[in-house]
Amino acid sequence: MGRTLISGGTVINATGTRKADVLVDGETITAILAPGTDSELVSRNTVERVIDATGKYVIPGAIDGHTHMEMPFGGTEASDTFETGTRAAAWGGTTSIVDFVIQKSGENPLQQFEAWHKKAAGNCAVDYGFHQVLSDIQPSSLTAMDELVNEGVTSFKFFMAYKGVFLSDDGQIFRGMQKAADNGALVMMHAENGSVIDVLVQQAIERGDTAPYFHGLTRPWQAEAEATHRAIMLADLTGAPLYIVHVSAKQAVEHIAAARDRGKNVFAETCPQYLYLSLEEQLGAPGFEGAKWVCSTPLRARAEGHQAHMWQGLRTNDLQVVSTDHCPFCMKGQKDMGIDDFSRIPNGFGGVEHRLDLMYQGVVMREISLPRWVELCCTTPARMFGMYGRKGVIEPGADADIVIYDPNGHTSIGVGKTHHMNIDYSAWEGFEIDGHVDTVMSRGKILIDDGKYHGRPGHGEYIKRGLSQYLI
Ligand code: DUC
Ligand code: ZN
Ligand code: ZN
Repeated sequence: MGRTLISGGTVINATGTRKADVLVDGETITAILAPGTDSELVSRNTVERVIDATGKYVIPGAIDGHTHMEMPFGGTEASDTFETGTRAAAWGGTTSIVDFVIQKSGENPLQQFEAWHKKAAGNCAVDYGFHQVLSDIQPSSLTAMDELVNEGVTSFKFFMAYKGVFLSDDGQIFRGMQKAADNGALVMMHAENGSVIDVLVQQAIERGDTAPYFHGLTRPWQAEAEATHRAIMLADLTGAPLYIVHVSAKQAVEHIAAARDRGKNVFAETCPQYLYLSLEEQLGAPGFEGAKWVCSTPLRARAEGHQAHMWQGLRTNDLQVVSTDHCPFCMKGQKDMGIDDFSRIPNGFGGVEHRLDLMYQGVVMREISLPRWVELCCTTPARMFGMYGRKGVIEPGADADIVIYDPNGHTSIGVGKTHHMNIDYSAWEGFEIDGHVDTVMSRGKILIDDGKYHGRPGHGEYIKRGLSQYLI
């Protein structure tokens, strides 16, 4: 790989925008130049390739800090493999993912970490790191946490729901948090009150309320808000930093904001589905259609104002990151396991390809600014998960992970299976975006250009992450 000049574009970092040319040498960004320096470099023959980005945005490759490729869940496995899912990510301008190693109750965390390495190695189109799920936390899990931090797994997800599968009780979570406070890891929390949800689900099924809509009604916002508050209090007792995943309830954001106002290291993400989709429109779709959007936490009632509050939280920094929680299942053979019982519908859907576009639409709608778009999708995930400097920024010394985004382009999502995820439907069917991912570069290699994919399985490398840069 020689030198490439991206000329004529507007470079957008989280700190602001400016017209500049970007010089890439091999896998690295080597210079940000005043616009027009290109002619001089080209005439000296020091640049092999010039990419004209006139009228376009030049942004850091996006980072999706919450994906589940091939995740075993709900009696099946997420339908995107590391190969198909990271290819789809590349199509959408995401050049790094952080996926979750799953350790269920009774499994050995370190063995699971090795197993996930085997699944991902040689298959990924973009770079990848790992968080680790720890379920039913045992003393051996606590020891494993230290070893995993040394391997670049510096964040651990605990669950307050899914009894018998993922759930840890408060004492176990407390011990896990004590360990994180000690070794500097970030605790990620699935904050829903699982015991209450289990009762509500059982009662709904007994009543004959079996349609997908009842998935939403049996996971009420109170269950999310209560667990969020409890997680914040437990973290406070231990001093552990806390990151709440997939926040969808307005009242949960209020607890997070209050903790942050008290100066606590409490962080949170939301996902595009909690900004755009709703209980009424999607989960309440006729027949079994709503199964397409069964995920946890669930889509919330628009009438209650949750979606508007998520946008507000993104503007005010009560929420710091947008991830996808990409966890796709096909309707045929997977989602349809729950045709007679919503509790058997595997939880999750796909979106790794669309996050950057969907969030750009937030810029168009004037919900967020251009630098905030980059901050939410690229820069803060890099800092939060210990990759900043190499990832998440356009500056000399950073990896040449670059997206050229055309604000005058257009993207029609999902229509006629135009997406690249391994799913037999699109949860985002019909969404129209006033922008387009034109060119995607990962460590200097062009993955997407001119509507074509030029990547390969195995280009993506493991990212051995450092500690969260919000804590040091
Ligand atoms: N939580 C996740 O983060 N992903 C999939 C399902 C779930 O409950
Ligand atoms: Zn979760
Ligand atoms: Zn998830």
